[in-house]
Order: sequence, then structure tokens, then C-alpha cells
Amino acid sequence: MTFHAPNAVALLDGMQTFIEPAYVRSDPDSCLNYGRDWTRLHRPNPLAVVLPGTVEEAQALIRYANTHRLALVPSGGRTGLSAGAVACQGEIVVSMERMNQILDFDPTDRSVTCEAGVITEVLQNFAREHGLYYPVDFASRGSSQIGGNIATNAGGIKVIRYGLTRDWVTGLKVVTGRGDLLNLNRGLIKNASGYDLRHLFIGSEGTLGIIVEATLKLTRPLREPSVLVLGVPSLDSIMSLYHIFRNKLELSAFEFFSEKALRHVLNKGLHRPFEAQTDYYTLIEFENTDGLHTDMALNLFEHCAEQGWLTDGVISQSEAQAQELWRLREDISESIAGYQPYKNDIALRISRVPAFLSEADALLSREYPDFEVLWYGHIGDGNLHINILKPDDLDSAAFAKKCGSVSEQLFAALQRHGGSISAEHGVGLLKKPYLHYTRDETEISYLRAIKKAFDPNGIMNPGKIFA
Ligand code: 2HG
Ligand code: ZN
Repeated sequence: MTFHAPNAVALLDGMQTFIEPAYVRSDPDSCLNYGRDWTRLHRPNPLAVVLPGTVEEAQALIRYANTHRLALVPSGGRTGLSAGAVACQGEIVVSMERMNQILDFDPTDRSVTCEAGVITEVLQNFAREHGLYYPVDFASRGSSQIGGNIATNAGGIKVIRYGLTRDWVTGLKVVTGRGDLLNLNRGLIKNASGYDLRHLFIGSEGTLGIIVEATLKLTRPLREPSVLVLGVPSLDSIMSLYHIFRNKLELSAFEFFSEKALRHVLNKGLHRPFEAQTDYYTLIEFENTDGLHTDMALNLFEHCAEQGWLTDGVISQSEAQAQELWRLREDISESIAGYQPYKNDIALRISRVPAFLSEADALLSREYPDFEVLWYGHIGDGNLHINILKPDDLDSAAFAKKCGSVSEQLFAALQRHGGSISAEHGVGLLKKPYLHYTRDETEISYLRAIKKAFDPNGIMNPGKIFA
């Protein structure tokens, strides 16, 4: 199905009553760039890209789209990995990049209000300049936008300590798919006045309306974070380390990656953290105020080495070294982008991770004897990114078919362990066929009813999450 209207030119011209022509673009470059995200599986094919500059323009656009039954795809930094912001069926992309202002900051409330198109890193730097910290953080911080983060309930590398985007949003201004402007929760910490619609928009992937403004909490910065990278012989040992380190130190990250994954970042010019190679590595970040916790970390290191849970390790001696160590983990995704990886973004309760891991390991070794399978992710919060790389000699369609059929088995195992098919990347187009492994039919029927209430004409990001 494509949404291209026969009278497309007239429809685009009609927008000039509420937005300047320069911000309605249908040239091939704009359509290509704005019509896709970091997935490269769909051919971008939007009718046009519209860049509203104000809440009023966004609202006028949604009303116009309702009148003319035009499909809209809200678009942030397009760093998504589930094809949630892809426009491949003649939709209109609504880029929020012009709405990029920080509107208000209140040190008493420790909160900031900004437009949806503010880049994550800009907000993080703004917080730092005011002696505060916005702790939702991930590798795409330099191009992802706050509105997109909210629409996918982005997580990232500090979830073990700070939670997800949802935990930091205290207010939202949204234009619903009906064209109504809602001002939700207004920065309140406590508000027991009925259904909290803010939380429906967080993680809604653009299917209910457009997020135009957000109010976010800030916190005090981490005090002298130290980073440890440890070589670990097995997935089981990673869990042993998790228990020990979490009980004794204030962790702000507990990540893991395999030697196979590490090799890809080494190929891009990074250095091994230490000589010895092991099958797995963990990266642990902890608060180390006045260096007081270094001794504790070293004691734990020795104890774990005696148990055979680790083989080698390194601890950062400076902020620059901590950042270098972080790159070993954070750069993996970009370093494998050229292999058209089949991505998994799985969530489990942490207590279920060991049992699931051994089942998944057996399944993937059996099903993918010839494919390179990379393990990494935010294991400390139960989020595993299992990436399967496409062999050069296999065509994309055959690779996708094989991975798709293995996914059915993997997600069936995940379902038995009570997990989710997406932890932080969202459902988009990519994980839509597997939604039923996480949400049962009854629950999905409630999701559909909610969608209908906010977007009765089905113009908001149609075909994403569920058909
Ligand atoms: C990460 O944690 C990102 O690095 C990307 O969420 C994960 O590449 C991936 O699958
Ligand atoms: Zn991640």
C-alpha cells in the first residue's frame, strides 16, 4: 500500500497557508535522508518532508493531514534501529529539527523544558553547564533528539542506575493524531488526578501524535566515575561479577561484550584493554568519590580472579582513559554497520538472564553454524543486543529469511522466560511480526483501541508497532 495521493502537488501547495514553502521539501535528497533511520532495509519513499517551526505549525499540519487523509511519519534524529521512523510508502515525514530550543530551566525544580528537536548531547551539555546531569545516555547522543528518545523510551548505558527516558519526563506537550494540543503533567512530580496520558506517548513511536515539547528532570552529576574493564571467561562468570560488584559499589553501568564484538572495534583503530584475550569482557562504571572506592574495586578484582571469574582487567586513571575504555563498548554498533547486521534488542528480568543465555547460546550455535554472532549489551539491566552478521556471499533476502525463522525460536524461548522482544530500540517495522511474543492478543486489542482514540483516521505513523 502506498499513500501517494494523485493530486500530490496540489496537496503540498495547500500547506503554504500554514508553513513557508522552504519547509515543505520533496527533492530526492531530502526524501532519501529524512525517509530512513539507521536501519537500511527499506527503500525510503516519502511524498515530502515538512519541517514545522512552531507548535502551531505542527498542529496545523496534523489537522491538514486529517482533512486530506495524509499519512505522517514523525522524525527526530533518525538514529533508530527498528525502522520506526522510516517512510517508504508515500508518507509525509515531519522533521522536528527546527524546533530545537531549550525554553526554560528552573534550578529549584531541577528541570528543563525544551522543544522536541533538541539534540540529546545539547541537553546533556546544558545540564552540565548548570552543575547538573541528564543521565539518559547512549552512543547516538550527538544526533538523536529528545522527542525521538521519548517516542522510543530510549534507555542506553546508565539504566542500571538511572532508569529509562520515561523516568525523567515530567511533562509533555503533544499534538494528538486528532490535532488537539495536550499539555500533560506540566512538570509535576506528584499528580494523582487520573490517567497519566504522558506515559502513553512515551514509547508510542509516533503512532498517537507528535511530541512537540518536553519537561525533563535533571540530577546531580556522577562524582568521579571510574571505569573497569574485565576479561571474563564465560557468560556465567559475568553474572557472578554482577552480584559481587553490585553489592559493594554504586554502579552506574554494567555492560558486556564478546571478544568477537571487540575485534570489530579494534579493526577501527582502538586498542585492546589488556594483553590477555578472553571470550567475554565486562565494563563496570562506579562512583569513586575522592578515590575512596578504588581499594574496594581492587579487592573485589582479586577475589573474583581467585574464583576464576575473571582473567585480567584495567581500571581508568583519568577521565580521558575512562572515555577510551567506554569506546570499546559504545563503538561496537557503528563498527559492524557495514555487515547489515540482523539486530536483536532483548529484555529480560536480570534473574532470568543466565537461564535464557544458555538456551539462546545453544540455539544460536546450532542454527547459525556459519554466521558470526556477536553478543553485547547492557546486561546489568537485562538488555542483550545479539547481532548476527551477514556473510558476504549470502544475499540479503536469504539472510533475512534465515534470521527471521531463527527469531521465531529465539523469541519463543524469550517468551518462556517472560522477556520482551524490544528493550530500548522499539518495535517499528522490524519487530512488528514478533510483537505477539511479548504482548498477548487481548493486550494488543487495548493498544489498538488507544491508537483509535488518539488517531481515529490512522494518519500517525501507520504500519508501525502493529498493522
Ligand atoms: C548499543 O547499546 C545500541 O550500542 C545499539 O543500543 C545496539 O547495535 C545494536 O544492536
Ligand atoms: Zn543499547
